[in-house]
Amino acid sequence: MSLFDSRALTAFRDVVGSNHALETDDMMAAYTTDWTGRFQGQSPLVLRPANTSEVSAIVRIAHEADIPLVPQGGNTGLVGGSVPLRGEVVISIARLNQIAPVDVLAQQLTVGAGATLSKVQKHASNVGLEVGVDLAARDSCTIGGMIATNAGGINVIRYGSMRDQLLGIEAVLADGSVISHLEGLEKDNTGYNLSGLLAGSEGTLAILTQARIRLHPTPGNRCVAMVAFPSVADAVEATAALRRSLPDLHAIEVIFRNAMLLVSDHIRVSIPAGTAAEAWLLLEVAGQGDSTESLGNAIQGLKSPVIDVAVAEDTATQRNLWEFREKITEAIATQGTPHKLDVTLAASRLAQFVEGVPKIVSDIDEKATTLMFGHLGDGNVHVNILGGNASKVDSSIDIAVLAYTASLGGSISAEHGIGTAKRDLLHLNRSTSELAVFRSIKQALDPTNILNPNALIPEENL
Ligand code: FAD
Ligand code: 2HG
Ligand code: ZN
Repeated sequence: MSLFDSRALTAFRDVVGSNHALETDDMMAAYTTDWTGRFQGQSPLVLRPANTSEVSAIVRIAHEADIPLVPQGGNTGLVGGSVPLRGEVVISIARLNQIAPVDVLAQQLTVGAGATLSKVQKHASNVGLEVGVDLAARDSCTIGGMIATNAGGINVIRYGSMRDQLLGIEAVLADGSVISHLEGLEKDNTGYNLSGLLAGSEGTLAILTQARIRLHPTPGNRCVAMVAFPSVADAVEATAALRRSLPDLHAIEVIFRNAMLLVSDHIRVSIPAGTAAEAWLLLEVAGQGDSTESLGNAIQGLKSPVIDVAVAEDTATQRNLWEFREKITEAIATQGTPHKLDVTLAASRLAQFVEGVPKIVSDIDEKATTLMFGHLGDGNVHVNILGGNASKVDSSIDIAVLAYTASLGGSISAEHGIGTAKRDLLHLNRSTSELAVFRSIKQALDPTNILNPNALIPEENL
């Protein structure tokens, strides 16, 4: 039985039609629990609008009846921001998945916020272009969710994160009105950059319905290599050197020992290079020149000690090497419900951080396991904690690791966002004055706090 005005719930159903207003626990299950299984909520209703007008009508009703909404795309977010933890109505944007023809002259695309990344990638690749952001959840995550979280992924060192791909957005504001700026002009200094503001706003300021994104020419020749190092510090040193010597560097990812052992077991393939290593870099070079030669020369020129190297020139072997990196999240999920911490450190602090975290975790819970991997070119480490006594709700390990991150000058959210998981720790990175600005922006755009009210912005007394 919902606490909300039953006339408003009926009005919601009338907007989307009964086939797209889901009400049974069975039908809503995929929308009320997050990808990790750690965040489980409940909702009176999941609404699946077909277009911007239906989104607008829903938000207008919610605004008038004071009903909180949680916008949802592919529900692959990892910080509990996409699920209704306090009984909110879910508004799924997945059906707004239309993709316009690529504007080849401008190298741009207008796309519905519900289109999945892999569909957009395929569409762009038909005309020799690629999307600047790529990540392993590509078959499920949506363009709207990626903008709302300012997703990063594996190519940030080359193209930047999702905010950097944006030329404009269409969005529904908290009173149901629609803003639209989709002309795609590369130079457009006509006041506040609203696309930039909505990128990373995690559904708290508006609901994204369309976006105009930049595309990039698909680089011709690719080479992938896995390089094994005896220590974390050696991998960090090598990362800096490779970034300097390889202008066509497309990705520079890292897998630390525990994560490598687990993923190798999960995919049932032995470690391709240096079984005794502490850290493996996965490198991709993509450009017009001879990528194999430039990558080979750069690895040979490294001053850091290298244990072993595996090189992949053809697409199938490259995919096999990438499996070691891309299957880690799935491998961890087979072991239980992880606590996921996604942090960035300055290059000078990375080795200290990676070596310090396991002790911080084991001091709190000696049975817990720490697994680390990430996007080393950006200083982004994914810390996953499994097992031990850590229950789904106990956050003591999260707090300790994130406080350690902040004490080293790092960010407690590199790319996944704050969601509900980290909002009470936002003060570790953001001053009281900054949080006051956040609240002013929220108050201006969503004065009655109906858009994802429990995500991102800390409660007033924190
Ligand atoms: P959801 O999970 O549905 O929502 C995420 C947030 O955005 C929520 O706060 C939600 O309210 C809001 N939101 C969603 N749609 C809209 C909309 N239309 N308007 C307004 N707000 C909206 N993330 C990375 O950054 N880099 C990675 O490399 C990466 N790899 C991943 C790999 C795996 C296997 C998995 C499971 C996740 C990974 N993620 C990664 C996390 C996740 O995929 C991204 O955060 C992604 O951007 C979320 O998109 P989504 O459509 O699933 O959004
Ligand atoms: C990745 O880079 C994702 O693979 C997921 O951001 C990270 O599972 C995680 O912790
Ligand atoms: Zn990541």
